[in-house]
Amino acid sequence: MSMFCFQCQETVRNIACTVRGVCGKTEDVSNLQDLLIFVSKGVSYFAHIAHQQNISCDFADTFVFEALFMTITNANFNDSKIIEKIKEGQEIREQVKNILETHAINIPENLPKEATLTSTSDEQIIANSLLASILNEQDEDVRSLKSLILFGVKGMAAYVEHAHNLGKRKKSSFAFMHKALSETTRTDITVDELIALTHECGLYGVEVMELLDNANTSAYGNPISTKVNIGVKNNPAILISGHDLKDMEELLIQTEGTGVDVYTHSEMLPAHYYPAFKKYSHFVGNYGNAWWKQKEEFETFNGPILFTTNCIVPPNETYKNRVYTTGASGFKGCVHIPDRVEGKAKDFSQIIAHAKTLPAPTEIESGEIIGGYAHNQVIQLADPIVDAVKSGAIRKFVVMAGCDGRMKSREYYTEFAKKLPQDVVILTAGCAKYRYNKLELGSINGIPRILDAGQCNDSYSLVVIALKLKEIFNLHDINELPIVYNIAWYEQKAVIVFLALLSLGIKNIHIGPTLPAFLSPNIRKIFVENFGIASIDTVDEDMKTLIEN
Ligand code: SF4
Ligand code: SF3
Repeated sequence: MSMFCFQCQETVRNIACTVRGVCGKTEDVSNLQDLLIFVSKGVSYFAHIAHQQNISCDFADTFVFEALFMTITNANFNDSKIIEKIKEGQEIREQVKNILETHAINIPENLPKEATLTSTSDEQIIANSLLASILNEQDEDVRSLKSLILFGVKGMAAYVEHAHNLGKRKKSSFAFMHKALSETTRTDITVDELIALTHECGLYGVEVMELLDNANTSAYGNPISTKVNIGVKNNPAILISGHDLKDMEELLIQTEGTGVDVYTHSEMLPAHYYPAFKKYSHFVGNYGNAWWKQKEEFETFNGPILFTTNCIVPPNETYKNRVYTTGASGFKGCVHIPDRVEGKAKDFSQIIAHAKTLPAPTEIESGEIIGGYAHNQVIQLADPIVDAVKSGAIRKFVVMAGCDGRMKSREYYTEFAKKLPQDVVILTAGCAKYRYNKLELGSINGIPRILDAGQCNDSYSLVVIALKLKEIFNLHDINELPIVYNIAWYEQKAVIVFLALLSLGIKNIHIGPTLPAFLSPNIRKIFVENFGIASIDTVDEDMKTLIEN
């Protein structure tokens, strides 16, 4: 075995990738990412003490969310960038430790190895990267829970970074992230302690999604119901993918009046729903589908593609020179657009100049899709929705949020959506929607049968909507609502969304297409028995369990 990674849904045989990632991650990158996590835990070990003592260490907070985000599935495949970050992490760890010493804070004598490992050269970093595997944790259940917490915190890191880019930070979220990472360095931690930490992770998941919702809506307004063009125009264009709305804004400003159009891809689609972006006439539509179809769709897009975050599929040579990355994303051989300096915008001039030299996109489909049903828009529609529920015109809502992926078994979600009775409404968020968002499912009393709240982080909106309905119907328990959950997961942001839903007391969530490989049999049993978690079955069986019951 030359690597070990089981963080995403597509892991080999639903056990682990041990030679090369299905995602394309090489063993070197995988092991370096393990070491970056290891070093980040060391930073968090001291930063946790600093937060407990109310000593500020903003730079360590920033380092940890940036480092974790780089290790999310399909975000960063560039070994040199990961090595740079490992070196930075070691320096930051020592700086936090020094700050504690200057404040005369007692530092425990028996430090975990995460807090001491130092590699000075690239060669040493590569050698040490083989020591940082989660497999060093012998107990299967402890390993499982430590992984679950780490992956949840990785998801939080992504959302925290987007909020930070919009000037919003929350100390309590950082304090929790450091605590969680620091706790996972303990060799004496029990399963019960880890389960409690998992629950806490979910609660902070809600907090960071709320923070990001607030950052996005205060900067760009509340999403509104919007029809998005999926055809093309005749101008050269840039395709922007990922989740970062600040990058979206700066790209729109810098492309305005240049003759270059901008299209969204995959998780960037919801940018069209924000009022602030509607004023740009060159912001013309969405091109393509979920992330995993990019190899075909980037060929025909013809213009450059900007990744602001995951999900990158290692590009074909035929279009690799058109792929640009920024922020936490990276791919060796692709141009990386540097971070903002001193409050200035990122410089997108190179990608814009490149776009001007290339032909307009080739049309692959036409028409429109509709979305923009985040909490504010849905709450404005509360009266007709409540009337439709009371009259029986809407029997149930099914939350089908989460991620898409390339496995054939995900055709389940298209079939499930198609077979839903006419009186059931889908609530969605995340790239999972591409499995059914182009189906003609019609509407109920003017309410579309697919209500798309936005990106995976906008699952927060679905929670706000559920809580609002609970209040309107005067219910004691969120599980009494006519809402069922059939969630598709792929990467670690879906893990934090899942933990957030559990922390709110939501039960009987179906997860697919498979349950996470990192849940050991015992831990899986705990989730099944305590929360009614189930994996998907056949469409017909799940229709009976979730809808007909
Ligand atoms: Fe395998 Fe997923 Fe890890 Fe990639 S991220 S190496 S596909 S488990
Ligand atoms: Fe999709 Fe990668 Fe998760 Fe943000 S873009 S939901 S998979």
